[in-house]
Amino acid sequence: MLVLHDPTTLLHQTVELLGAKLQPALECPERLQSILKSLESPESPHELRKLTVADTGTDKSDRLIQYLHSTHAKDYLEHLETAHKLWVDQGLIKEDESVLAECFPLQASSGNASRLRQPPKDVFARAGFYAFDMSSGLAKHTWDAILASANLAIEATDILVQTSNAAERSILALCRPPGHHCDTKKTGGYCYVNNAILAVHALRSFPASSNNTKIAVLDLDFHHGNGTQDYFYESRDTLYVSIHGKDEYPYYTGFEDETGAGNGEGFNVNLPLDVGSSIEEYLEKVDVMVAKTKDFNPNFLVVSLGFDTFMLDPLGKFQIDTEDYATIGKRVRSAINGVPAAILLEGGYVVDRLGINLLSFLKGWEEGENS
Ligand code: SP5
Ligand code: ZN
Repeated sequence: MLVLHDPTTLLHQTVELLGAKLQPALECPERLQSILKSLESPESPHELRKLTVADTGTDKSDRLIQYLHSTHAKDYLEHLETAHKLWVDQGLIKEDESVLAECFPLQASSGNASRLRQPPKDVFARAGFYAFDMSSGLAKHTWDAILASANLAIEATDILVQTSNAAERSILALCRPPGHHCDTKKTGGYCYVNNAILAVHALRSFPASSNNTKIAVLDLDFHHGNGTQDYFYESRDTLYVSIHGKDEYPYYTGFEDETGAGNGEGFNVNLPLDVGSSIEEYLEKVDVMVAKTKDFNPNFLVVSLGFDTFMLDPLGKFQIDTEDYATIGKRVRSAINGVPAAILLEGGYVVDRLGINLLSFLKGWEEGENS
């Protein structure tokens, strides 16, 4: 498989509040290093292609900014880009420290509804206005990595729509930071810009795409992709299907009765699965996921791929082992064979197993592709 990587994604490194402790974020550069090591090993049959925002040229970097502005709020993007420098300049943090939320907006009640939409003047308070949890710090290189990560997702879709090479019918973008938790104006769950939303947007914006291009987003991360669900909740051209830990983070979304609204009614499918579930139980959900996707008959797939479903994951609670990823990859791909697919990396926190888990998934996916 063609795998896209941008070394700039390695530069983002921050802290999070986890279990009442402030610690280096589990979403760390070593995750990607583990994956790169496996992809660079002589046994890997995959093509690893390095690219950076700068080498894609001015037209493409302008397009990246334009896509970001059509999917995320302008003031939010400005905050992501400038907050770290502002805090350093004001002497609030040192250069190697992170901006982190501390106070979140209250729920709307009579009288304060319009104020809740205005960013507060206080610098510390602003960090909370643009976040929904404390796991998405802004460090020195975070913005550069956000751009690099988003760009990989867009570049993957570009190749998919332009290629006639069957070997490029599936492309993996090594996105970091991940994207599926953030919405258009709030960071959360290590996410800043929603790469899956951008990939869908890019696929639709391609000149040859028709207005009714159908895109299915399959979310295989252990956590529900609340940001992605929210964005497409009223859309019937984008199907969102997710398998995730029941009653787990992000806690307030991912329920079965969230089926879409308005025109999008029936085009959002949540498949929560009990914590402690085995691979057999997981595969039953995969079968539902692929059946719904086949009924939808998409022109493209966007896969949010997380490895926090792994049995040893500190944030995941399923009983899934390395070889099971080949089964999952094959099960999904053999059922929805031939539909061009952009696969985007989301979570997965057992650093030293990420590379082999990914190789296992890709092996199964490619077997499914050719079956
Ligand atoms: C992209 C992705 O996988 N993001 C997931 C972020 C989840 N972060 C919060 C997990 C909350 C777990 N609380 C455990 C507390 C004591 N260990
Ligand atoms: Zn996750």
